[in-house]
Amino acid sequence: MGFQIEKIWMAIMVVAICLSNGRVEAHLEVGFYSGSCPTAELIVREEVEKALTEDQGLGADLLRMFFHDCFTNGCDASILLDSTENNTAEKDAKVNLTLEGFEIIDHMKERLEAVCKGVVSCADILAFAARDSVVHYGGVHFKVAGGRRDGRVSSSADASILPSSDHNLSHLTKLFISRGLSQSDMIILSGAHTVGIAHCDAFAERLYDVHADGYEAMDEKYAAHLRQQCPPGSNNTVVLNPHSPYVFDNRYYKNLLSRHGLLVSDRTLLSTHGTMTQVKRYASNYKRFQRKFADAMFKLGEMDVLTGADGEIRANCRAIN
Ligand code: HEM
Ligand SMILES: *[C@@H]1O[C@H](CO)[C@@H](O)[C@H](O)[C@H]1NC(C)=O
Ligand SMILES: *[C@@H]1O[C@H](CO)[C@@H](O)[C@H](O)[C@H]1NC(C)=O
Ligand SMILES: *[C@@H]1O[C@H](CO)[C@@H](O)[C@H](O)[C@H]1NC(C)=O
Ligand SMILES: CC(=O)N[C@H]1CO[C@H](CO)[C@@H](O)[C@@H]1O
Repeated sequence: MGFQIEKIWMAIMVVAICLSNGRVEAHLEVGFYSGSCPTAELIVREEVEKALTEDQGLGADLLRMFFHDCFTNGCDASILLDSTENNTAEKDAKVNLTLEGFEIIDHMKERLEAVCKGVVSCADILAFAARDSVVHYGGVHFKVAGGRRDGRVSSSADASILPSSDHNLSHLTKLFISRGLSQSDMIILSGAHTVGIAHCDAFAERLYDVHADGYEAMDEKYAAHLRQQCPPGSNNTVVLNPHSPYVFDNRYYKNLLSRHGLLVSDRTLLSTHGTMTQVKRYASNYKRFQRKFADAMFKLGEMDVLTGADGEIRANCRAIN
């Protein structure tokens, strides 16, 4: 009798653990393709290396694309879908006007279909490619689980949940929490802004009134430099991290502390004692930054994934089967 109750109690506990956070555990696995397509991760890595050797900026695109894909409605490659006659896809939402790098993914997919037809999902390709971009930039290698399946829906309306460059700390924190990520996850993932570019319109408005945002003001020399790069009405791009734009280092946090943070959403990470403490910790400890970034990418990569029999394995990443 006591034994029976114990068994029932155990069963309840198991269910409770699986449903903790209100989410069913994602069934992703490191080495997911080791049996079904052993060269999958290698092919992605080769293509990332090839593409980034030609144009180093593309890695930042891939990394950002992965974030946008996961943050909108889960890591399901919905960001890769093209719009159709009846549907405006995520990638054509205004916020996403600047995403590039779709061609590299197409190329990887073609090669993968040739060796393992219908096996490797576009969502996993994107997850591996984001990691390989970080590694290409000199970041520490980390493991990425596979097993995501591709979604069948992509809607430009979903992209409206993406954070914006002029959001303040509490607004950004709420957004991340609404997607199952913590403020600490946000602070470490923002470290991705140690690579890549931004268009003037993401920050230029503030340049002409540096004290207006109420956050730590920008270094005056840096602001002057940016005003030169971004005359009113211009459409240029500048690097997010002028000191080492394509090195995956912890320079982003050092820049914040020396008032060289580019976006309001970056500078706002200094606006409370708690967030500032984390920024200082990453600025002074490269190893901690790399380790925590890898952990947070793992968590980002598990967001609302489709697994098992859900979704599909697209034959072409731009269209549902
Ligand atoms: C915290 C909220 C975030 C905001 C408000 C934000 C906003 C932005 C903006 C406005 C740009 C410039 C885009 C352009 O003008 O072309 C950008 C670039 C970028 N973002 Fe974020 N971002 C955030 C978080 C993240 C996260 C979590 C990642 C990845 C883990 C990420 C990765 C990138 C990368 C790599 C670039 C450079 C893209 C390129 O060079 O093409 N961002 N972000
Ligand atoms: C768009 O919608 C129309 C009418 O509902 C339908 O006939 C057509 O096949 C749809 N096109 C696509 C590409 O889904
Ligand atoms: C942050 O932004 C939100 C929404 O735009 C606004 O309601 C709030 O007052 C702002 N908080 C601070 C501290 O500026
Ligand atoms: C910015 O540049 C892009 C590509 O060069 C162009 O399509 C777009 O119209 C430009 N936008 C503005 C506001 O000049
Ligand atoms: C509306 C729009 O221009 N969307 C773009 C999103 O990014 C991709 C890749 O650069 C473009 O092909 C889309 O046109």
